[in-house]
Amino acid sequence: MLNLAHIRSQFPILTREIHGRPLVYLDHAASAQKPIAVIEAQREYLMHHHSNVHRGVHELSQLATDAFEAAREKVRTHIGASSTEEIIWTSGATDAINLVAQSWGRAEISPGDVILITRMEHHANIVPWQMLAEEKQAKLEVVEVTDEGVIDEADFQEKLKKNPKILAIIHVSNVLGTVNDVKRWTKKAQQVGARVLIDGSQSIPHLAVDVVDIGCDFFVFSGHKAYGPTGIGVLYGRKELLEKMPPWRGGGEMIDVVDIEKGTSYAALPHKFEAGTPHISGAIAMGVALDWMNGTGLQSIGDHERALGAQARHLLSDVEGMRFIGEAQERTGVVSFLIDGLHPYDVGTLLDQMGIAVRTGHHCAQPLMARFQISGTIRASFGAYNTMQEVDALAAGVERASRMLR
Ligand code: C6P
Repeated sequence: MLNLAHIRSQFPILTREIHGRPLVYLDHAASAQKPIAVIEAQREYLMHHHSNVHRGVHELSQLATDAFEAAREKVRTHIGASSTEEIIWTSGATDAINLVAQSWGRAEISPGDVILITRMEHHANIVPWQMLAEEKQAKLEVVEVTDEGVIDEADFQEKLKKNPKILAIIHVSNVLGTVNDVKRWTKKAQQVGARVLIDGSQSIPHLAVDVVDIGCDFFVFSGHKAYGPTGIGVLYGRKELLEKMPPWRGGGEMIDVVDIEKGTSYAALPHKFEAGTPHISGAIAMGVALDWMNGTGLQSIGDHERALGAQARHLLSDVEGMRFIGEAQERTGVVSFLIDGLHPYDVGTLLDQMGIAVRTGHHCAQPLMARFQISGTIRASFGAYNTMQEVDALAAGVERASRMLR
């Protein structure tokens, strides 16, 4: 059980008001609020320890480098990777997927090759592959999603017969909350020779992840959805693959020797993929965010959010014309819904006037919206700090908004 009063006291933003009403923040899936430990870690670093990393022999540079590399080690242990050489800092999940598409993809994808994604991907796990497919005259194939919002097993088997070179798949849907059995899909895809990239943006904040147990080749996520800062994220890649992949961005930090005449040789992993000055304070604070999640208890966080989601669905189902999108057995707490005859934006705007922050729209998953023949949903998503009282406020707010709009 989470101690909610204690947890909430660690999130300064939760005491503020919006339009004169107490903030009810139900948009964790877009970005998590930050505990004091994370805010302070960045402040402390910038106040007392800031310098560039891997650059100088002076004391501050050493301190900054040690803290930066210690954060990498925290990420490694958190996701069960074998070595810090397999942990690349990126600016976020989007950046990490683009890195794989541009480095691995440009080297490995040839005309006619198949790249396999699913209908429930976020645009971040669609567009980089579309761009690659266009450049390489490869084919983008899509595994369909059932009415319940789960991956269509039969279609998946069919698409595997096309021998894809890579499967890029979302771990937890940001719209449906569906938790995909990525270990099983990884095994099946690898049996036909595919590499597997998992978009863990919505799993890392809610579930324990072990990349070795899953067996995937790449795993990506952003720090800001997991209580960390914006502008920092991670690419995990199996060392054997990363070693063969060419660098993507060139510049300082990622080189061994630069010679105008003879050309440039590159740094060893993980630095080969980290051109330029990184987001040092972000990486350090992200390490602290992982500590915070582990200290709070990932299992308890996940259980709490699922209970909030279940209660939200229970209360919201009393609202006339309610339709939920996403009925998978295995789900996180996120709740996506529509109300017959009402536009999600109108409902979202009225909720905002009541101090309730939800996300409305296509959630950067337009192909999934097209699958359900809708333009968007209203989405409530939860974090460790949300309460049952906030769920009550949501249900009452939606009821009121729908009465006002009818
Ligand atoms: N989803 C949401 O409200 P970045 O922007 O790189 O930090 O994360 C992109 C991303 C990738 N994959 C998934 C599954 C995601 O949910 C997101 C971000 C937010 O659902 C903003 S669109």
